[in-house]
Amino acid sequence: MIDLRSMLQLLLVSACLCLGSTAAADFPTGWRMPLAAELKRDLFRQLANNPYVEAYADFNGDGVGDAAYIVKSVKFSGEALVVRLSQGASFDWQVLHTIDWGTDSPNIGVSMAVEVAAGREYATVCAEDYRECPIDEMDSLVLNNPAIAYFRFESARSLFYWSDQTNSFSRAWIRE
Ligand SMILES: [Ca+2]
Repeated sequence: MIDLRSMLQLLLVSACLCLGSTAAADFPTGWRMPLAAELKRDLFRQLANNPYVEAYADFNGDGVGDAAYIVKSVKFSGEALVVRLSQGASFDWQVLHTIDWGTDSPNIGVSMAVEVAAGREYATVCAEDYRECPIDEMDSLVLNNPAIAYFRFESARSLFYWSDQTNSFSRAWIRE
């Protein structure tokens, strides 16, 4: 007789295996999905019961769904935020941010997290302290599309949001 907890664990493992096998095949060369063992090192992911390594929304507002992932490098000790972005009828991979821990730190798990930021307006850190603020950044950010929230738990949170003017992602640090 299988109890509820075992059943939930089984479903979770199945979901992770499915996710890993389907997504990994599509990743750009040099990147892979984080392993379950790498994600387990972070208490916040366990407590939230969420690996925070994928986010799905239409980030560039063209009516086609996109996907953002936290991925691990297969070439160096590091990780990245990558996005599979719709471009007309096809998709492009973009590497939005990379962390390289160096050869002295070969066993780092996964430091960053990702989720969809679906809000319409966010106050940036510029509203709180202009000294932390790039000269061309605004006090508030009004978004037309969902953004990619990229963060480390209990630390600063930034958004990658699509700009129709530059036809690319911009980054802003926001207040919690
Ligand atoms: Ca899209």
